[in-house]
Amino acid sequence: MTRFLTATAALALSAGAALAAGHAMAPMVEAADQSVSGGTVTAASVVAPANGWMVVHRTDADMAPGPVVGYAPLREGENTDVAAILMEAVQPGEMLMLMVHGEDGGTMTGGFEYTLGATEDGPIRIDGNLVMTVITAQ
Ligand SMILES: [Cu+2]
Repeated sequence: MTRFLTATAALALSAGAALAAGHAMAPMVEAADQSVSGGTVTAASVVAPANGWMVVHRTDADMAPGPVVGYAPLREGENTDVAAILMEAVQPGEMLMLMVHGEDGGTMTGGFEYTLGATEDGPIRIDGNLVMTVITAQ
């Protein structure tokens, strides 16, 4: 689908710490509707403000993030062809939300510690908004 952040939001970020680090690209997730019958879901491009995670939530037409069904590590900056292994089967027509999470909090670096609603390795927010896109499994 499309980039989540609007140009306005990206401009509002320009004074923020993420860009002060020298990475001019605004955080975003870019992914298309796709078959997930192979057991993975892939984002063509993810920009992360710091090392973290691309988290795959179930979602539906209400667009609220639901249970986590996969995750993949992200490096600070641009990541291309990011694939997460799905922890349970996702059927055609079901919707998935691919979201950028951080690596803050919790007890270990490099281990994914988030569970729904937790703050450990929780979602990043830019200008109050989650950084995510929603796809439909084909
Ligand atoms: Cu999330």
